Amino acid sequence: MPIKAIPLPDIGNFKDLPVIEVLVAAGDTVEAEQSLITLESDKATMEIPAPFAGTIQKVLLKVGDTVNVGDLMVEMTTTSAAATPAPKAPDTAPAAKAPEVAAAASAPAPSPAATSMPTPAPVTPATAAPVTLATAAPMTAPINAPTLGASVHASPSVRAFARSLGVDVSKLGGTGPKNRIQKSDVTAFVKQALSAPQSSAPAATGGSIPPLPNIDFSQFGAIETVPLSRIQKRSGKHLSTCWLNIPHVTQFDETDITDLEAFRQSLKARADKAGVKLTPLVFILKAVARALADFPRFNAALDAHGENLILKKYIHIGVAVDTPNGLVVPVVRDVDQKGIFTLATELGALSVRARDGKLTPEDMSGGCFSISSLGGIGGTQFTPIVNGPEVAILGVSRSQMRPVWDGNGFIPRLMLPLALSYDHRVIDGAEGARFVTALSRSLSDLRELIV
Ligand code: CAO
Repeated sequence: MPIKAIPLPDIGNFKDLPVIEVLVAAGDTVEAEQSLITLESDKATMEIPAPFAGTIQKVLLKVGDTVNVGDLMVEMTTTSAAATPAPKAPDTAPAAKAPEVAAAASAPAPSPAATSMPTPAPVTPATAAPVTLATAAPMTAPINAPTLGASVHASPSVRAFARSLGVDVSKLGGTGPKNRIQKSDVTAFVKQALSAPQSSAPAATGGSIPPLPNIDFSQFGAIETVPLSRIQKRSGKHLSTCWLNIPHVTQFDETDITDLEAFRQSLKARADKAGVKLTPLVFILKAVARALADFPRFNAALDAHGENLILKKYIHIGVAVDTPNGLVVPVVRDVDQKGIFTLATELGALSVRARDGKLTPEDMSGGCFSISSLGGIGGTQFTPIVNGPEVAILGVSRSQMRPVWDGNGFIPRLMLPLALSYDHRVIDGAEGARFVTALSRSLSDLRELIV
């Protein structure tokens, strides 16, 4: 099989370009158009491709050499019939793809000095250049522009290598000549990233989130370090995951629960007799169940790929319970099918088990929607975090007697603040407002629940 010397093809009006990378070695098999060397001009780096498929026999350049059009780069044998040049190519070479091959066939036997020796005749005319840049960056455009910043120097192959590993070369320091980024800089960066301590943010979305600064607070005054409880660590991780993954919107409202409260008070004796605590939350559970039935997208979850919505045909509602060890969310099942005394009994039992640390995993699974009520404590509003993969959560604050304009004058009404946070990928703003409005209507007039 004939050995061909491959000269540097016409790459435009450049002289004495330094070789910054030699991408092949003797014995390598290369495809046509596979890069052989990388050159660098003032403005760009470019890879020079093999004119045909074959095997490298000898590399005639080394990093640091300077080259000009026609200088020999490598010797190679070809396996491709298409690459076989016409016998008289050097003298009659047409100005197209063939010339480089023809040049190879007729090039003189290379010598170590070949890199600085202009090759005689078989140089492709300037107009025949395109093939030489098939895999290289356009010479006229700075290779770093527009996204990477003008100061980044890296060859296309190093950039491709970095890209394949998800590394942004603009974040690297180069150890090569003129601070050029080498392949070894990319691997060193990846090694360091892998061995660095993980931030507390979840891997799925938090890889690029910078950690909070680690400060020694004792320099400012006395401190005490208290370990987080097991529940706090787990719920903290879950809350971070939800916060980072779910685009939240919170819709606020205030609903008039004056009549609800009167009804609740009227049931108090019966509730006491039954041994249950009938708080506003029980009525809210019932009204939310109705709203979930009327707005099925709120009773749903996105599938793992975020491409389908899984609509649930059951209504299980989680209720956030504050315990000495942290926040837990036991689930009240089939809320739509139960009366308020049953719901009050179940909620009471779940709260006791939660505070005693006796909830089972089953008690805390299967929720469709969550309610976080701080009404027993106080506050006017807060923005709850969606308990993913659920798509919405209702925050309830403490009701207050307020003067409300009824068209003729101000009248005292008991107003309950509501805050609905939802996953904006699933629920749009209008739907969020409709859900809250419907919920508010039911709470203001419980007869709505039987309509
Ligand atoms: N407005 C005014 N008063 C309210 C109210 C509201 N929205 N909600 C409850 N109350 C009253 C109750 O009626 C009760 O008063 P009475 O004893 O006079 O009837 C009192 O506040 C205490 O209620 P409660 O908190 O014991 O009962 P609940 O059914 O409202 O709540 C539970 C039960 C388990 C949800 C609650 O005890 C709890 O743990 N809340 C905290 C939840 C939490 O931490 N959420 C934050 C999550 S995000 O970090």
